[in-house]
Amino acid sequence: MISTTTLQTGTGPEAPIPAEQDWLEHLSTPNEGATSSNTETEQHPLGIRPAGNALTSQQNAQDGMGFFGQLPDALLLLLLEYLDQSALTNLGSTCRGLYAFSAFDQLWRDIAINNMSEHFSWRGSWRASVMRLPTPGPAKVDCRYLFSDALHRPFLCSQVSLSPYVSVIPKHNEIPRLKDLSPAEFNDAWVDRPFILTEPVKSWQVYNEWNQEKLLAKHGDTVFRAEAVDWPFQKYMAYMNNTCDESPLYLFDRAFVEKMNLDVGAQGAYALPQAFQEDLFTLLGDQRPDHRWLIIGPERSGSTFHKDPNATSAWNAVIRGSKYWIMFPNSVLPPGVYMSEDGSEVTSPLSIPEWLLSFHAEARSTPGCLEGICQEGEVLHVPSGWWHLVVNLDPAIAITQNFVPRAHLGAAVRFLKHKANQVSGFRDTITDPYALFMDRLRQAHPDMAAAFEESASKKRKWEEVVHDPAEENVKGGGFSFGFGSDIEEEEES
Ligand SMILES: O=C(O)CCC(=O)C(=O)O
Ligand SMILES: [Fe+2]
Repeated sequence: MISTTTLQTGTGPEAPIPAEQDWLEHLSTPNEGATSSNTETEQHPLGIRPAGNALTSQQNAQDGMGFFGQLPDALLLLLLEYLDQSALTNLGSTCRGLYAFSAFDQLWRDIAINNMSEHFSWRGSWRASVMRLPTPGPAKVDCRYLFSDALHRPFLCSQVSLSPYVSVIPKHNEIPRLKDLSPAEFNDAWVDRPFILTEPVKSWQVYNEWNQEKLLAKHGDTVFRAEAVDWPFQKYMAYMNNTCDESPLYLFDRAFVEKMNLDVGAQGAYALPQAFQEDLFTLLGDQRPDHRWLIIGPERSGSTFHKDPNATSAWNAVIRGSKYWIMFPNSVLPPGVYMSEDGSEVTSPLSIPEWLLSFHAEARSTPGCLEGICQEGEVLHVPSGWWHLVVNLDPAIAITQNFVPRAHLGAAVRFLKHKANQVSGFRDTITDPYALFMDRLRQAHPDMAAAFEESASKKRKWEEVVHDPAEENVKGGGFSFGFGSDIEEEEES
């Protein structure tokens, strides 16, 4: 913990001002000297400007920050992450610049989440909620001479309009849209391709009944998981409908069926679309890994680039709202995404808006890119191994489910066998998911199990030379047990 009593501030023209009121000013005065980059969007509530503006300014609030003013702004924020509520507040009362840094809401989000209690109530910002302030915004301190990308960029990202990114999708990038598919049509031609089905969800009970108000009335006290917090739905709804977070907390609950007492099936709350009914992980019964989630989030919430767990495929049905999807086949690493050699670590810019601002244009012109908007009442197919980034264009409610069609059985089994350290979603009591699954497969489908084991033990020199495992998910073609990639098998033997 950093002690604020040893601070040496006030070496510059903006010496620290002891009482906060002395330097509270109204920011309604025109922001002279602002460049076009911050007049195009709404002004930062404290007037903070991007770092480049310092080059033409006679004044700089960092001069008043003493030692702290000499640190790169990103490093300073990193240090501030070690402060608790009172240290951060004290530091913020020393000068304008440090007030701006100390009011950065992501610092308060960490404090709130690390100290979450049932008494926490949402007040429009994390800082206001932790400090129980009557209004969400920071005090009106004039920080127009503070030039900081680390503070300005998240604000810009939280304001950026999504529409230029999700509209005018080039024709050849469009995710195909179909009314519905039979299981045979799916297996024959679509199992490796993203697509949107426009019909099946429209008959679901949840589609015809669910909205925020009804969920609030029935499940206001039901506790759902939203990233690192477990909140009653009413608390999440208060947050979701009044947040400016750059990356809003996303409700993602794997136990919603049980918590909401839903009946899944033709006569129930929702039914699996017929195309996706075959799911070989059902052989695991209640020992299968987590496979279905309720997803709720405000506009701009979403999922950064990832592949779905355990080489499963997925469907994602939009009950309310709409989602923009951008997807790449297994063999194409999306621009701005970096992956460790074994695929266990994926790094990309932290927030979705940050990725959109920096990489969307390049992504759109990258071969293999597919994009589309899944509207209310539609369901999208994510084939095994495909990269995808998803952003909600309106407040959204969705249900997603992961499954293993027979064409991707090989990919899933190989994942369990060779990427044991990346396998996720199984209960801790299941120590060898591969052995468990093969056991079930041998009992239920001895032919499939034998085919896998045979292909695993054979040395296929030809395959070894020509087969690129990265291609396995973009190949079209019919049923092959999905055992195409034997390289990893041979490496192991
Ligand atoms: O709706 C979303 O945010 C996408 C969810 C997703 O990709 C997933 O559950 O794996
Ligand atoms: Fe996903």
